[in-house]
Amino acid sequence: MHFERKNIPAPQLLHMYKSILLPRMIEEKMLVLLRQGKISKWFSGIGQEAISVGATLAMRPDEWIMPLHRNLGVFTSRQMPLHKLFMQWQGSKDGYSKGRERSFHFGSKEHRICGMISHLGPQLAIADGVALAHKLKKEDKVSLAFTGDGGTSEGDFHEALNTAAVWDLPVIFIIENNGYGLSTPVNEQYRCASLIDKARGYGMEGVKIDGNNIIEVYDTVRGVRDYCIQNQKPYLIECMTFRMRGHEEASGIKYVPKELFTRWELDDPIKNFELFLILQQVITVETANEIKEEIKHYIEEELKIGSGTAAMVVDTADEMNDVYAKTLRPEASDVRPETSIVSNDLVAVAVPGFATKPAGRFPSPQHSTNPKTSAVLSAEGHQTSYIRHHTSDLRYIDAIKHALHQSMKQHSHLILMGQDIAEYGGAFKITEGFVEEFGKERVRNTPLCESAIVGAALGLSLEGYKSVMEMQFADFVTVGFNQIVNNLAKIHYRWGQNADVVIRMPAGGGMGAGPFHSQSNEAWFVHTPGLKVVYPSTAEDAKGLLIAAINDPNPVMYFEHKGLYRSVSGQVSEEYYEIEIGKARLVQAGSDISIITYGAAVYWATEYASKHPDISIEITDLRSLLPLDYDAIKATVEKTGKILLLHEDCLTGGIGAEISAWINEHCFEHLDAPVLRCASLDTPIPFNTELEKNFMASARLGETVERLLAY
Ligand SMILES: Cc1ncc(C[n+]2csc(CCOP(=O)(O)OP(=O)(O)O)c2C)c(N)n1
Repeated sequence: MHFERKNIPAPQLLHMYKSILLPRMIEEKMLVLLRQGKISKWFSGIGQEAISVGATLAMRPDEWIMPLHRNLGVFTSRQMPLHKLFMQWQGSKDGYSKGRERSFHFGSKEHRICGMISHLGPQLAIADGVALAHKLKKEDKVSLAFTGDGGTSEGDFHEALNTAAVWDLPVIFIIENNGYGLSTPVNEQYRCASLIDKARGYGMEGVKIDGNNIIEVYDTVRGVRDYCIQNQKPYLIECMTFRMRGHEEASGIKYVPKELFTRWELDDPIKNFELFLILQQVITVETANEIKEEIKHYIEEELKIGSGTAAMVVDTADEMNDVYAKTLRPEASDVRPETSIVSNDLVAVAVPGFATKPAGRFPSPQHSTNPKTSAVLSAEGHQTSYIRHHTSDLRYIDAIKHALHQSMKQHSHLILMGQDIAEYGGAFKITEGFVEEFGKERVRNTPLCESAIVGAALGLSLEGYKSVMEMQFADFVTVGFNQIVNNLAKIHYRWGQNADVVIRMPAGGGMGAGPFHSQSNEAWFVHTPGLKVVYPSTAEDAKGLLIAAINDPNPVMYFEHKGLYRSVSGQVSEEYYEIEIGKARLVQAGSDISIITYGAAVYWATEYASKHPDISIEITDLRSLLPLDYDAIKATVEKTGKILLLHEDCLTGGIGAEISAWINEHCFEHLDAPVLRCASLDTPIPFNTELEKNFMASARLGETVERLLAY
């Protein structure tokens, strides 16, 4: 192996030497502990340390790195306290993830390290988001993400590199090509001669280097970092290396020909570097041994601290509390008695000044007009004053636009992203005019890649930005699903980082749009702790809930029914106001039966009620599906004892099933009849309008009400 000194001064070379020795020696110790059963799992980076260490040393300490499972050298080179790392690896409460995550699946904002999820590829797009933040802030900074050769086959690799190229983002992508993805050799992974060939396809530069040569890695990453900052472009580096142990310690190495180990042993990144430093007279054999003794002592001492932690004391409340980042809310005591925050309203005449307009398929509910006051929020989400509403008549779609517009003014660090949302104004024209007012930097057309954009939104959040991503249709969320349910949703519980992201979901059917432009897929997300899910049915709620979602530091899935966009409208306050997430709305009071519903189905219920004045029907609009307003559910059960759960989503596994189970468990003594569900058919959504009408829950609403009344 050939080293060039590149004018690096001796003290720095010495620092490099200590930095590369540390992860190797820690690993050797870990392998002993593994055999003793003191840690449960270990992914070895032995043989690959020059990449993690060289790259980390080439970055500024305040630049984000997205490491993977073989990058111990990133964590140690960022000087994370070793005893705390030990605690992490032992699953201790005092580790970086409070015992909730595996060895390297954690991050630390303090050290600018973003924790991986098992799926590997999602790390790459997060780096895009961080780099976008740097670009927007005009900072001279880059982000750096790792992938293995196996990971380059994931769609995430393609989406992240393409987006970085199209958006001119200063990201360094490093491939650690160690020849195998678990047991799969690279000739079963890709067909290009070299992975670096892919760079050209994305329109970015790339270079292939010896990943076992720490000076080459360090020098390359340093130069590439300068390039990325100066040219505001991404760069791909392929580091050739070899994994000297199995995929993980339990998996063995049978599938790797023995001669490969013999050949790569000669290229050991530490032994060769050590020899080079001795030849350069930076160290002697004696000093090398002294350094190793020092490190050994350090490891033993840190291990003593790390091993001395108390046994895990399980605290369910603590587990639940950490799922969500705390939301800043006005204190209840701040609320003057004669006024109420819009969000806390749960009275029969809850919606102020609601205009009843002739409205296509979705007639507006009848509400009394009740002018009222509500809380006005400051930039930080604090309530500052109460004012009488100035309202205007807005359609549901305009209310969404209002909320977005006011939020863009309110939060200078709010970024909108989505396909065709800039000049074109979005598929539904909700962001029409925004690019002219807020500029292309904040109103961003995205390439056709949902996964990378959700990942980029998370990266923006790491750097303190808020973002709203528009799914063109809620149906397309499937291709961004992993980032939403595994990264956004779990990150706060896993290592305390919040994901300040709203995903707008134009959902629902009734327009004859067929199986892939009509779905109600909210239940997929309600089943995912860490997300919030809201689904307004009125213009007033659409505005207030979207503002609340944007102010909320957690990931919020904001469902907006396409059928309501232009068919319902109401008096909407011109103020910047929130509807509190997690609060239902009593649409109308009644005493015979209760219909609990949300979204467009609210209008099915109100229409049915208005046509059957002889039945006293209480209707509750859930507005939020996660968290659910159990107080409101309980209140209506106690009042009528006969509950009908109505939703546009399919029957099986829908929200109705969950609420039914909850009522059964908590309100059984108040029931006068079994809880009935009225939902859409358990089929895909058909295109033909007659078939679709039959599919919809509304087709069976009347008969379900009659069944309920018969008890
Ligand atoms: C989406 C996904 N599929 C499969 C796996 C299982 N898995 C974990 S690591 C790995 C191989 C990764 O290979 P590579 O990217 O080359 O990285 P290396 O482990 O060699 O460093 C596989 C298949 C996974 N973690 N995630």
